[in-house]
Amino acid sequence: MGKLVVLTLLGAVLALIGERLVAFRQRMNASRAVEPVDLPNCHLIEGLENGSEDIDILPNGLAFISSGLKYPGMPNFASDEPGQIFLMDLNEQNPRVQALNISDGFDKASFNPHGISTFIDKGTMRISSASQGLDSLYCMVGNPIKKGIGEMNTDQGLKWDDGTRLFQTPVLILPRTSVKSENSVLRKQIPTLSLVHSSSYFTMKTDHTVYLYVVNHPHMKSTVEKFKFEEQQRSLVHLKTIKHELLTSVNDIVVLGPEQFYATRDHYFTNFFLVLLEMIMDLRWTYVLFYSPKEVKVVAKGFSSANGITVSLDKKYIYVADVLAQNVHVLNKRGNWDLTQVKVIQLGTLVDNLTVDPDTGDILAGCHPNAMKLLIYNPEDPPGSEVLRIQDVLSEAPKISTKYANNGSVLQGSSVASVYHGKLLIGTVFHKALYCLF
Ligand SMILES: *[C@@H]1O[C@H](CO)[C@@H](O)[C@H](O)[C@H]1NC(C)=O
Ligand SMILES: *[C@@H]1O[C@H](CO)[C@@H](O)[C@H](O)[C@H]1NC(C)=O
Ligand SMILES: *[C@@H]1O[C@H](CO)[C@@H](O)[C@H](O)[C@H]1NC(C)=O
Ligand SMILES: *[C@@H]1O[C@H](CO)[C@@H](O)[C@H](O)[C@H]1NC(C)=O
Ligand SMILES: CC(=O)N[C@H]1CO[C@H](CO)[C@@H](O)[C@@H]1O
Repeated sequence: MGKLVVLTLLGAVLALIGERLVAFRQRMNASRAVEPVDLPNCHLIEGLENGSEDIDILPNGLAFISSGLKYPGMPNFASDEPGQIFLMDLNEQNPRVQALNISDGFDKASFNPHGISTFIDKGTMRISSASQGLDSLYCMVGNPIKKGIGEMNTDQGLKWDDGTRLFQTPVLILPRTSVKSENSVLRKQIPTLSLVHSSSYFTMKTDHTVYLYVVNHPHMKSTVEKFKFEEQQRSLVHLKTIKHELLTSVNDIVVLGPEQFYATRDHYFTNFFLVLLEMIMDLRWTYVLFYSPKEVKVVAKGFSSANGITVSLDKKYIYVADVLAQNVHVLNKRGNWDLTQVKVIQLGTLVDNLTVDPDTGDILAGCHPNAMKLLIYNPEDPPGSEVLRIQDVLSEAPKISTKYANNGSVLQGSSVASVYHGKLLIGTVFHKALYCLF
C-alpha cells in the first residue's frame, strides 16, 4: 500500500517535471531557427572577444563596455582572465576599444563585471516636501561672494556645512519668498550666478563628475561597485563596494541618484541546480530592488527572471526585461521610489538588456532567439543574436521591429544593443561585439 502511494506520488512528480520541462523548452524557444536580418554597415570590434555583457553610452558618446562575465551555466572563453571595463569613443571615425585602468586598492583579480550604469552628477537636487524647512534655509553663495551658508538635508542625504565649498560655480539657495528680490540684487553682483529657481528644483552647475556603477560577482557573490571615471587618465577610481542581503544574484542596475539605484535580481536561488529547477518550475520569485543608503526595498516582484533595467528619457518610467517570460514591463516611478505597473509588452523572444535611444526614446533590446543553445553550448550550432526596437512604448500598440538577427555565424548570444546618433553597438554575454552604422 505504502509502495503504491510512493509510486503514484513519484509518477505525479515525474509527470509534473516532464510537463514543466516541455513548457520550459518552449519558453527557451529551443527549436527556433533564426531568420537573418542584416544591417549594411557592421564590423566586429577588435579587442572584444570574450563578452561585452553590458554597454552604457554617455551623452558625449563615450561608451563603457563590461567584459569577461563568468556566470554559472553560461559558456566563457577566458575563464582564467579577470573581467574588464572597456571604453570606446563613438565620436571617432574608427572607434577602438581601450581597457580602463582601475585604481589600486580594489581586488582586480576577482573582478567579474555584469550590468553597468553611469551616473553624471550634475548637482541637481530635488528638494522634497518633507524637507520644506526652507525658511530656515537662507542663503548659500560660493566664491567670490559668500553671504552665508545654510545647511540642508535633502532627500538625497546631502549636507552643506559652513565653509564647505562643494561647487565650482557660485551657488545661491534662498527660501522661495525672498528669491525674487535678493536674486536680482545678487545677479548684478555675480553675473555668472548659476541659480535656477523653480517650485521644487534648485539646479546648480558642477564639474559633471561621471560615476560608473558596476554589478560585480567576485567569487560568485553579488556586489555593486562605485567608480569615479577620470576621463583624462582613462581610468576608474574605486570609491566603494555596496553590499546588502537583498542584493543577491544581481543582474543589472540603473542609477538615478548619487547613491540611489534600482537593481534586478535574476534568480531567487544561488545554487546552480536550484536555479535550473527554479527556471524549469517557473517559480517567478525574482524582483526589482530599490537601493539607497537609508532604505533598501523590493519595489516590483513576480518576475520569472528580472534582467535588464533602464529608465525612460523623461525619467518617469522604468523598463524591466523579464528574460524567461519574454516581455518588457513598463513601470511608473513614484515619489517614494515604489514602482507601479503600467503595461507589459510581450516580445516572443528572450529579452536580456534594454537601452533607450537618446534621440527617439525607443527601447532597444538585446535578445536571445534560442536560449537553449546558450545553456547547452555547441560551437557547431551556436546560439544566435537578435536586436529589437520598440517604438511608441507608452501607446496602445507599441511597434516592435527586428533590427538585427543572426544565427550565430557572426555574433553569438547578444545581450545588449545601444545606440548613439546613428551608431549601434551590439554586445554579447561571452562572445564578440558588433559596431554598426544604423
Ligand atoms: C579571449 O580569451 C582567450 C582565452 O583566454 C584569449 O586567448 C584571448 O586573448 C582573449 N581575447 C581578448 C581580446 O581578450
Ligand atoms: C594603471 O594604474 C597603475 C596604478 O594606479 C599605474 O601604476 C599604471 O601605470 C597605470 N597604467 C596605465 C596604462 O595607465
Ligand atoms: C518563443 O516561445 C514563445 C513561448 O513558447 C512563443 O510564444 C514565441 O512565439 C516563440 N517565438 C518564436 C519567434 O518562435
Ligand atoms: C547560419 O547562416 C549562415 C549564412 O547566413 C549559413 O551559412 C550557416 O550554415 C548557418 N548556420 C547554421 C548553424 O544554421
Ligand atoms: C538597461 C539596463 O538598465 N541595463 C544596462 C543595459 O545596458 C545599458 C546601456 O547599454 C545600460 O544603460 C544599462 O545599465
